[in-house]
Amino acid sequence: MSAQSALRIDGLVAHPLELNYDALAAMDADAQVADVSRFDPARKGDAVRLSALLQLAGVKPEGDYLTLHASLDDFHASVPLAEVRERGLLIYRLDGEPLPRQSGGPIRFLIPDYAACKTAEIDDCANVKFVDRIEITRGRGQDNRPHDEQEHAELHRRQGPG
Ligand SMILES: Nc1nc2c(c(=O)[nH]1)N[C@H]1C(S)=C(S)[C@@H](COP(=O)(O)O)O[C@H]1N2
Ligand SMILES: [Mo]
Repeated sequence: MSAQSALRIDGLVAHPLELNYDALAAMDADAQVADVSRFDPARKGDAVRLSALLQLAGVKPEGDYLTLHASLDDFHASVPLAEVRERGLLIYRLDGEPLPRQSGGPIRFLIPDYAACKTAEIDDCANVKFVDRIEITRGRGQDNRPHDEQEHAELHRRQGPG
């Protein structure tokens, strides 16, 4: 995937956006979060705050779910907006380069304090890798996170270790 793969933000927003690596890197210092391994030793890289992206896009009042799409592997997760709006992060950079594919790049969602898989709406499964679209919806949007242990095990087998 090229360094300039874009992240689209659309759905119930006033200003749909498309941001590439340069645009993310150029966001204000307030929007930037260096070294996410501080929150989760299993993840690495630098991020921008979801709240900063949503501020640019202007979420419409009726939007109450955030749906993360990864078209690369057709994975989708939809979570209540209020629970992730202030703490959600988009990891986009590692060592001054776009986040590599093996880390879930070029863009990976991270909720710093997620629950164990399948214990809550905000679980590790919602830490979507290869995110290329964030859609604001009214009510739950597309979500194909695994429902049970077997589906989960199968997904992880397809994904390889990690
Ligand atoms: N695009 C995409 N993101 C994904 C997944 C996936 O299959 N595709 N799996 C999810 C699940 S079920 C989990 S538990 C975590 C695993 O992250 P890891 O592979 O970095 O440990 O990624 C989540 N993000
Ligand atoms: Mo998961």
